[in-house]
Amino acid sequence: MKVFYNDAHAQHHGRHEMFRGELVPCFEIPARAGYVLQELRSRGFGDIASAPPVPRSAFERVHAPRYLDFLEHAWDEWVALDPKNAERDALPSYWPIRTFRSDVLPASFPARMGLFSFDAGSPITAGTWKAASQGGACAIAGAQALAQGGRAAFVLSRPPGHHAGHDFFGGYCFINNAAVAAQRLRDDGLRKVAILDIDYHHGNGTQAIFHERGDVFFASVHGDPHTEYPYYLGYADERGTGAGLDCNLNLPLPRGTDFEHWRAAMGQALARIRAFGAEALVVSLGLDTFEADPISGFRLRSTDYLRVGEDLAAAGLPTLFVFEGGYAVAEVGVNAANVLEGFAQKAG
Ligand code: OKP
Ligand code: ZN
Repeated sequence: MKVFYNDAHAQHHGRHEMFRGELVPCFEIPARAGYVLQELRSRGFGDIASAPPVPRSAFERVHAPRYLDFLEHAWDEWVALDPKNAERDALPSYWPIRTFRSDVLPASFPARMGLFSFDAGSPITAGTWKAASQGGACAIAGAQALAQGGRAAFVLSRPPGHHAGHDFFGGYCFINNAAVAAQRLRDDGLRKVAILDIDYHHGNGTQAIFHERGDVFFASVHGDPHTEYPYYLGYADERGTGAGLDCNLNLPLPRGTDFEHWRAAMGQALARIRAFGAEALVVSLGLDTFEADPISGFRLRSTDYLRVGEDLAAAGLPTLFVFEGGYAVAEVGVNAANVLEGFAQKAG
């Protein structure tokens, strides 16, 4: 299996995120990708390469130009506010919630920071644009590997992407890698593409990007947003709108769900993807469904991930895996590699 490794990922290294009124160390750290890379190498797994940079137009297929402009220059603007800012991460403090305007682009950098985000847990650092845009380039390379007839590929990148929307960041995500890849598969001529999001957290950004579209099916198995982040999207009654009606499937599960019940939900999602007639599958691969994940609540064990890979292979579609969450850092490599190994063994 081809692996597209984002060799710029470590340039995004947030120090702190806001959590319950205080700044706490980030959960989404460079070591996460390091453990996955190390595990793939030690199993002799895959053909690991970096990806060529892509023009920004590749991201404009799913992201707003004014959002990309903001993101590309955010760090420089942050430091221009006060040279001492170079020593701290940029986090938003103001948001244009209901009744405020979002059509006007304020001159104030902190005001634009809030316009383009939805939480205070996703710091922008000096290398965020470099890391996130190179992650997007890996997603494009992964999509091209599939469009050229590959059975499967893995985008090994961070920061993750599935919470990032058309014009906002949040949930540690800046460029929506899965959405960029799905769109590239469409642009390369596939008629119908499905995205299956198995991260613990609902992929609100991906869902929103494709909500009105009938050509990209979005399915997600995740912690019930009544109690779990991102709280404001991911409910079972969100079915898509317009041409996208019934091209969106949310399967929220209660905190504490074990593998047997989780696996049945993933099976339901795969059945709907098959009925949709998808020609390729993009998997938002979060490993934060693991029992020891520090910020999540499902109960999957390391060996369960082999079965996850097998079930995904049995769907029989060209499959692009895109790395998302997973914060039990020491185990995330084994868990990710188990999915890919289970897939590769079943796919033959
Ligand atoms: C990103 B991904 C932790 C609170 C939760 C946001 C979680 C983002 C998860 N202190 N903060 O879906 O894995
Ligand atoms: Zn997650």
